[in-house]
Amino acid sequence: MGIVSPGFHGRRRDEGVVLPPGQYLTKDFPVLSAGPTPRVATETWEFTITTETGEVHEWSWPEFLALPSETPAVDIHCVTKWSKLGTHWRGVSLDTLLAEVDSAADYVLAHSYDGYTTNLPLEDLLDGRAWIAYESDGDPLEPEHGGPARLLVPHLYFWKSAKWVHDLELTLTDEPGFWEAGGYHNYGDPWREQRYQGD
Ligand SMILES: Nc1nc2c(c(=O)[nH]1)N[C@H]1C(S)=C(S)[C@@H](COP(=O)(O)O)O[C@H]1N2
Ligand SMILES: [Mo]
Repeated sequence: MGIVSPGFHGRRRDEGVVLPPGQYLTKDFPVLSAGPTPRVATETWEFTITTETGEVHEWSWPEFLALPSETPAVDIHCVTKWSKLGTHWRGVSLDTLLAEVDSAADYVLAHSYDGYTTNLPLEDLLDGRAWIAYESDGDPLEPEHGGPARLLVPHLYFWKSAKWVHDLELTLTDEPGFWEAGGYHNYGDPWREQRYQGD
């Protein structure tokens, strides 16, 4: 008999799932923030999308809640190697938010209330792949997890899902965000294990 790795067997077969390379399953929901949790009141909350020509689209909290919402159930993958399957959210699709936005931009720099930024191609926010989420498991999104609202882009490593998101800046050129400027991969596809620059 050959050598059997219990870790490999347990993760891959007992759960009946295949995870992106190097990831393990977790049942709890770890909190990962670069700094302290900003307390953002919904009374003053605003979300904006700014185009490359300077056109500003803005939503207050009541305006945002009045938009049609979706309830995606998605797998999330953190670059620190935990993955969580079938997480439940409510949010507004970026397809909905970008429908009225006229832009020739190819890139997005997301800015958060804590000063965090992350960049991604605009097309990765389209076609039912990204939301501004404001509920998790049926409850208002907790401040630690990015409440009142966070970006949710589950097909990329979770650092791209900016918590406490405040605005999306649409740009013609790609500008690295906080972790991307610090050596993380510019795109961050977990299935291609794009953790760091050069991966
Ligand atoms: N604004 C902001 N968004 C952020 C972060 C952050 O520090 N600030 N951390 C990122 C990282 S590295 C991860 S893994 C996820 C963690 O989300 P969670 O704390 O809800 O698990 O949020 C991402 N979004
Ligand atoms: Mo992360």
